[in-house]
Amino acid sequence: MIEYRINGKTLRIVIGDITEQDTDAIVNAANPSLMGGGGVDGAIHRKGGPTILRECTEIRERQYPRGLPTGEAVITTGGNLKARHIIHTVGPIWRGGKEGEPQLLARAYENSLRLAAERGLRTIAFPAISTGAYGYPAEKAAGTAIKTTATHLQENTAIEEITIVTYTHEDYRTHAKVAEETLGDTHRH
Ligand code: AR6
Repeated sequence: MIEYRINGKTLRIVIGDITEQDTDAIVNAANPSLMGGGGVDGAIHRKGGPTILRECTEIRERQYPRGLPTGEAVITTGGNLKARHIIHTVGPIWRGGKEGEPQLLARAYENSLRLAAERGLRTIAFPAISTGAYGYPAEKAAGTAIKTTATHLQENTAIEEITIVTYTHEDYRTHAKVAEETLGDTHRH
């Protein structure tokens, strides 16, 4: 585990399973349908139970009949998970990097953080959005994840602790390297 202190708050990088995080919110790497899928999305719905899908269905009907646009975020309860809430966001599909992918990925992180902060949530855990089925190169995505989360912690919002949950040792090492390049040793704990 690596921890950075930023503006009196914590940015942490761990290896683990997003569905096991005991935080106010975990973020789901969803798709526009909000009806589940593989990877993180599949694991969250499988372990979290049917309440989450019911809430997603209501959100679709009420707010997003045509699906959740890439970069946007919505919130449900955590169902049977330890996390109290789930923030569902849609990262971009990697198409070579010239179709606005970096901006869309940044928006997925920013909108998730903003929504959590608006609800007064203090702790939030992210998976490496877009780096699985959506094919976003791990190192580039890690740069965006670390920059957007660190920038949010510089602001004065409710969020006090952000955890980036990597799934493999390789992804952990990539995030650790990018964090050191981006944030330096100064804030490291
Ligand atoms: N905990 C933490 N990280 C995980 C876990 C887990 N339990 N499982 C996988 N990862 P992905 P995407 C890592 O594919 O690329 C779904 O079908 C994984 O190794 O879950 O945004 C949705 O419905 C990878 O590094 O999300 C969408 O259709 C990262 O989480 C689509 O996939 C993200 O992989 C979204 O694709």
